[in-house]
Amino acid sequence: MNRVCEILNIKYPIIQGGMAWVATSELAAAVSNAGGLGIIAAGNAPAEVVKEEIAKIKTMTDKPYGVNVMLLSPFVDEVMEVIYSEKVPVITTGAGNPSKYIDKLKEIGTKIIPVVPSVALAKRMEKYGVDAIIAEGTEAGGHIGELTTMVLVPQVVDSVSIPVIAAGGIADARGVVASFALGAQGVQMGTRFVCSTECIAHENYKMAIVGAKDRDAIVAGRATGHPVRCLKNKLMKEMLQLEKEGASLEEMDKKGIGRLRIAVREGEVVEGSVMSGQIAGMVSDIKPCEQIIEEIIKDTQRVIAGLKIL
Ligand code: FMN
Repeated sequence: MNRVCEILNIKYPIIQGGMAWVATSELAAAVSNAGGLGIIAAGNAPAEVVKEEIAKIKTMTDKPYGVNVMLLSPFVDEVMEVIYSEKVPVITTGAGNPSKYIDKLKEIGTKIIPVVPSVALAKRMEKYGVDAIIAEGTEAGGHIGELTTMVLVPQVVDSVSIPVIAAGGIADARGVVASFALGAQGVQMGTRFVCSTECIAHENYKMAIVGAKDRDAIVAGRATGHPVRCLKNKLMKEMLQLEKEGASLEEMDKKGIGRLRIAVREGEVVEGSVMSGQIAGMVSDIKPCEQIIEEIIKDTQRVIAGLKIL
């Protein structure tokens, strides 16, 4: 049996990425019900909000689900208390060091899967005793590292003995087969699941992804060391201009504050931050999570059968 499915107690090794403002209990429940692992994103939300989302998902699915914890959130300690008390089956973590929470999480049986952009961080996380690693390439939407999925995944696979889940640039069976060829035992997808029927993101947000072409997801913030990938729009042009003028991280952050929320929740895709991966160019429809997952699973056999290398 696939190790990721075994560890997480799920049918298919397909994980829906935690996405601030986007990945609510509605999306997570739909993915979990379809046999993958749905994830609620805690982002910078206060603990009460995370608790409500967990209460909601428990009414929508009896399958395993996860919570994505932003370790730099001002509410992280309170959010972790909720995770403990609700015995959340899985957490994925971004931006920071989860080590101080690991003993307690293990005690209650929560699986811990950090998202990493480098071999060094993957190795450090394995030492802390995490259950698996998500290796996320720079193709991904949102906050990113530098290495591509193609380059990062096999190097992480070679460096750790826990299962590796590939993320960044995956939206169909070809991406899944490629990830497994690189040594991954699971995939995490973000952008593809934004364009699902169950995702609560505003229609304008979904349509911006559907309408995007191969080079439309660009990066701002490289100069400050905090790069973010979003679809090209007025806000991104202004961000890049600020960066060119040598703006500090604080200035860039100030400009970006609240922009993801207005894009996702209000459909403000001109002034808002339309976080999306490069794979947006290939996402051309909005469909139920079950269909997204079933089509991928069905197609993998065809893709594998079509491989003629010699
Ligand atoms: N990753 C996190 O760990 N925490 C987040 O809050 C988060 N927010 C995101 C918001 C959006 C709108 C998107 C598109 C991605 C976000 N990500 C976040 C990254 C995803 O969890 C996932 O790893 C990534 O989207 C995978 O790449 P893909 O978009 O090419 O599928």
